[in-house]
Amino acid sequence: MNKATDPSRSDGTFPLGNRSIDPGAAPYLNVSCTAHTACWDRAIRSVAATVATWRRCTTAALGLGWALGSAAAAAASGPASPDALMKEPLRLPAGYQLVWSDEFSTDGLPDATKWVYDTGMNKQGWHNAELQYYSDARPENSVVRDGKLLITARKEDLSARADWGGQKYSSARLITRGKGDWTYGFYEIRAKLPCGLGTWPAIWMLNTPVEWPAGGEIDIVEHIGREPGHVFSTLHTAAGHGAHGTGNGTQVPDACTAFHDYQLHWTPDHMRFGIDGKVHHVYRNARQGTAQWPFDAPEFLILNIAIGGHLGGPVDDAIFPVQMEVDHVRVYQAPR
Ligand SMILES: [Ca+2]
Repeated sequence: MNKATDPSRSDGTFPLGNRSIDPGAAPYLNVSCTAHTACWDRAIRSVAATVATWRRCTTAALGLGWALGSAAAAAASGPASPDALMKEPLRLPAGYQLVWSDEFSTDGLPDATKWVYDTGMNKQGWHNAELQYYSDARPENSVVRDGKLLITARKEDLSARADWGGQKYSSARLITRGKGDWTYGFYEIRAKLPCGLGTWPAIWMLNTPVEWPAGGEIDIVEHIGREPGHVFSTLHTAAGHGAHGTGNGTQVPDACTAFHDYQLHWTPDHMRFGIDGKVHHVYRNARQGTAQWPFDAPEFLILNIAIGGHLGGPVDDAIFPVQMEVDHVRVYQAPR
């Protein structure tokens, strides 16, 4: 979203938590065969995730073992070429397990064991000259109802609040910082985005210490009201951030009237961004260092609607209230 939470609030008290290594990123299959010895690798024949669990060698199976090994390694590390990474449908990888989710099945305020209200910059104003005030535990701005999280932006005056910074609009920014963060994995957020001139909804991630841009920002999906139906995904790093972030978008004409699955598959090798299984952006680890790829450390999730600002642009006051509906947030990872 080209904006970080206030780095001054990085107090180091948040646990890293839930780190895991994605075996899908490396050709971890290493069948060691010697001359006159062949390998019969039952794990290869079953699933790549269980490779190396058991093997038995016979002379006759030597060639077959290596062939299957190569195929399993290729399948585990994903398609090799950028073109293939774009074309390969984006789906939950085999063997991945659900490690965190919110189905929003309990009406009321968002689950406090999973979500935190990020309100830290209300007084001084948020990044990018945005115009919203983010409220805390206020159903008018964030509530769970009928199986969905509803984040609502409104035109209203909350000047009675101690941290009010002169904003004319209210909204909510929910984060999992301190409750959940992850390195690698498959992320799926099913949502219906708000529209209207001046809206800027985002579903995104920031590195847990919030070292921006060095720590890296992953924008799974964003949309701005002045470009209806254009949804986009962006990476911000030390090598490229702000207007120089790396991303791509696609047209989803009914993004504001229908639910879609916004997806990210993050491995040590690459990130693939997709909608309903179709990839629109791939970002690869170029092995050039952390300036280009800081993404080997935990990031937490953020759901918000910003109003106006450098990217949101002019605001049409007639649009309010506007709402982002989130049906579920699911995080899957490869077994450790
Ligand atoms: Ca739901």
